Amino acid sequence: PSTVDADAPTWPAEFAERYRAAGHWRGETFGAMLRERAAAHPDRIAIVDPAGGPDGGRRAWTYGELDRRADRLAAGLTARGIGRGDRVVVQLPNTAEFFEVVFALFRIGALPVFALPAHRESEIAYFCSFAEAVAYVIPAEHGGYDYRTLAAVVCAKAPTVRHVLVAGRDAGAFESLADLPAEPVTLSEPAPDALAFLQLSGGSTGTPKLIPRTHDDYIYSLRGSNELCGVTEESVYLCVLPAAHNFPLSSPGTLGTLYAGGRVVLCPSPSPDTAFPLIERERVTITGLVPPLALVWTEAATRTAHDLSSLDVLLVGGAKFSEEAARRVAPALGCTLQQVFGMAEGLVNYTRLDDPAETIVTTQGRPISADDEIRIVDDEDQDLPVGTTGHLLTRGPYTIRGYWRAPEHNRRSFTEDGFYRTGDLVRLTESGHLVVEGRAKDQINRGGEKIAAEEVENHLLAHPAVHDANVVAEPDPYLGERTCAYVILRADAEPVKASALKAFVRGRGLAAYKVPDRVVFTDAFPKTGVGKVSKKDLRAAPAA
Ligand code: J2J
Repeated sequence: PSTVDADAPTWPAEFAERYRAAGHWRGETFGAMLRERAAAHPDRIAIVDPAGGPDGGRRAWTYGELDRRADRLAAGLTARGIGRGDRVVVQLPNTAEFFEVVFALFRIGALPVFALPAHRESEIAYFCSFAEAVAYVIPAEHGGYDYRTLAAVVCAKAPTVRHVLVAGRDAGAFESLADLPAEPVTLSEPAPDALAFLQLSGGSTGTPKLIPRTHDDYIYSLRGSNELCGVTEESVYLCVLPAAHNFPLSSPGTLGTLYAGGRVVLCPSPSPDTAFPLIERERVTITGLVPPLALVWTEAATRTAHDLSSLDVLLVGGAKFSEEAARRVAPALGCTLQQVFGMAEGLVNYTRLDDPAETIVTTQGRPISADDEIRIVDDEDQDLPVGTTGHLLTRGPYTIRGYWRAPEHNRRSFTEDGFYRTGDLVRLTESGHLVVEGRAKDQINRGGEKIAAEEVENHLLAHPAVHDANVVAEPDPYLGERTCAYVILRADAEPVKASALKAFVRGRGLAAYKVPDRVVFTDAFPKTGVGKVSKKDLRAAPAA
């Protein structure tokens, strides 16, 4: 039986012992990891923030400086009463402060909750309330948006939030990180099997779930990723996707690169106009992209004047990468393509750098660890023969055994013996590689951005004229999938336009990528044999 602590189920003792004996869990923590790297090579560059300097110019922090800054900020946060186990919602863009804040929290043993810059009051107020966050960390402004205004709304809705901390100057009514007290404090290192942070799930229900990751398990996934992606202290990783997302954080991502003693370069925008000059100037060796961006980069690379020859590896994942697009990557960018099929809950699969070219373009890789257990099953949880497409279940040394404070949901999302139900439909090739064939979960994968249908449906249902709503994916040539909302209006309601309904959803304060791309009015939804709405038939509905 698994040890179930109050907040999250963890691995049963016999599994924990096995993972330790195998050398997967080594008792390392993030705080100590940075301390060790800083002691070993204080003057090596850890983080380059191309626009983070006082005049908007390049800023580079060495390992020594990142370590000192994390200590100083940990002291300041401690002075504000933030302590071990406290939750802190962190919503920072790709700037050096992201790492300063996250490592300061790791040192304290407080848990960052990784929000994305695109989230708005609907998501942030929920994270703060559900996690009972004591603090919320924001930029003053980013991408033309004022996060201080958002913070004011969030504070009114989430009374546990005692501190809003602003990275940079112009904190307005709140406090700037730079103004926190700096008197040193002595902190003891958290236990390696303690939670390090809460990651967000892509979600398939009305409210996103929080994913509890430990130092031991996450650091193992970093070490495994580094080995498979060839990340060493010579590597320069360009962080293009939002830093808080699990892919750029850990596959092998910024944290993997810091673990290896390499250099992280933060990309302020994913466009080739920003990224290509940075690759040339900083001699970037590895980066990760979602498929729509990989398409744009591949296209742009064929006519760029920038020297991209330092790039060795391009990871592509987060959504299915089409075989045709995959074939174009290596010739256009002059690097090795590495497909990655991962999830914030744990399991990450990579094609190997030395896999045959056909395997790299036609599969989504295989698990990091020999101790990742994979089952492919039918609707009744019966194992299917190799080669048959079915539901992917997984269990292993860095896959969670349950979401944070969600016992009821956990009974559905995990089998009794602890396998996570990924919601992905996959098949296994003879070579042991996985091919993602589809999805059983009620989610839209909009170019790597995950949207829980139910969450958007709830926003639509809040409109007084809406009787019922169903949100499904429809094909999009660039994004792979986009969202389509099928809506039944109340018989007695004033007619509403699709554009007005979209504006209504946007006005509810949620991430822009969740606003339905298309709204279709209908009189009835197709039903299954037992009378439930058939999303499968809705998806197949002729484009109205
Ligand atoms: C098809 N679907 C994929 C792929 C993820 C590395 C890479 C990605 C994520 C991630 C991550 C896919 N082909 N190559 O955390 O560390 C879909 C699946 C999966 C879900 C997880 C990482 N790569 N997916 O995307 O938690 O449906 O993590 O279950 O955001 O994305 O989403 P997320």
